Amino acid sequence: MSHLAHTDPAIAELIGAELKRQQNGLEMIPSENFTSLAVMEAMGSVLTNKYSEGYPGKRYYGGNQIIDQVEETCRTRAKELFGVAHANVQPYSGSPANQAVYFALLNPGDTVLGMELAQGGHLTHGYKLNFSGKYYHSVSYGVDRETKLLNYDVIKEIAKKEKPKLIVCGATAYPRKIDFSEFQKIALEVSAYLLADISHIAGLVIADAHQSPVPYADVITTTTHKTLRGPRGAMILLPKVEDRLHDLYHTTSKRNLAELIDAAIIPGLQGGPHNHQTAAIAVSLKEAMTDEFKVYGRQIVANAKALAESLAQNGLELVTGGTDNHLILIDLTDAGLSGAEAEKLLDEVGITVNKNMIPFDLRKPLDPSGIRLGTPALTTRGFTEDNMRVIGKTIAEIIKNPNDETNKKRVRRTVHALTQTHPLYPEF
Ligand code: DSN
Repeated sequence: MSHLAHTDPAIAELIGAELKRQQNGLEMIPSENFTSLAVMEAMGSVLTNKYSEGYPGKRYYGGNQIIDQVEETCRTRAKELFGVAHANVQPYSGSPANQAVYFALLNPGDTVLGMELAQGGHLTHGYKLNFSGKYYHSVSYGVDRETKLLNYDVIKEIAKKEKPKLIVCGATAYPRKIDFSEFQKIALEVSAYLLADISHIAGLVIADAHQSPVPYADVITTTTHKTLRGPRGAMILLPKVEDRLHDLYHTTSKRNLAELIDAAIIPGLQGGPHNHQTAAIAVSLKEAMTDEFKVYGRQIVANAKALAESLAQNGLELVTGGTDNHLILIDLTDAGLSGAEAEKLLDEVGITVNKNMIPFDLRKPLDPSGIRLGTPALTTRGFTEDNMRVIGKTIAEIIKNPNDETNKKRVRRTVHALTQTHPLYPEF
């Protein structure tokens, strides 16, 4: 990055420092990953220079012959990879993607049923301080108090009582599989649209390591930078273009679902698409079409299971007792320290996780009772089950001995050895 170093040494130095942090630490935040250099080259390309409001073949700016091909390539790959009828690849990120779905299908004040943030949902699934809770009538479901699992009978009862126009399924801190077919049954029974937000598990869906929502949901949103391992960004996918609830909810509009979604992105919410981002998403989708990616997606889950087993064997309590996907939620209630303390402690030894609410948490979001960790990024570095067992034991030792400086030194050496044997971006 010689030009950057010359023009802005301060920022160049910070980027260099962040590269070192990523290379020398164990990145275990389940929503983070490491893109390929090919993705980053597309992201840092001249495509950032171009305005292209509109869609391929229908732009408000000249000079878009090449950009049209970039976006069309990305859309075509998204449709092929997920097996859907329509893809909008312009959302700037996950929250704008969900916002666009609400904008397309709902009117202000309409009822939305989503998973409560504090129980594993997302801000945009109806949190009271988010647009989704302020402009819409938001009602929520959570997990069962005993099992900490989704209880579809209870969700159905809530849906029958509240009669939502949109049901949102998908989570950011739920370590088990989501049954989209059960959600579909509920949505059909109450005449609601079903939005599946698969941001966390998109890569697992591609790898057949999680049920696909395609046969069940009306609309699917996903970010592109988590298990899918692309650049930051998002997509809205439609299994079918026809709007099955058109007659019920859109009597004055003749537009199908694809037209409603596309119009919600522009002119509804966004201006010019980020073409460098679209190109980088296209590259990551090409990577996700390979057999190697399928192996990768399954290894994420195998690694998470090995890590969960090790954490539990070494005395830590896991919400639901383990995991079926890429993430694990540790309940620290009996460990004698808070989520914020555990996050800081692990940071000190080069292990990055994030503090997180656990279901029915009595503590507050900035200092909750849990930490959330996952395996997508380490799996990209080539870590396997044996490494996970070592890491699980190491994390447990740190949490159980927060003041043991000798142990911390030893763990730093373990982290160093693991990162050296699994190099990240060795080209730099
Ligand atoms: N911020 C993301 C996560 O970490 O799960 C969700 O958008």
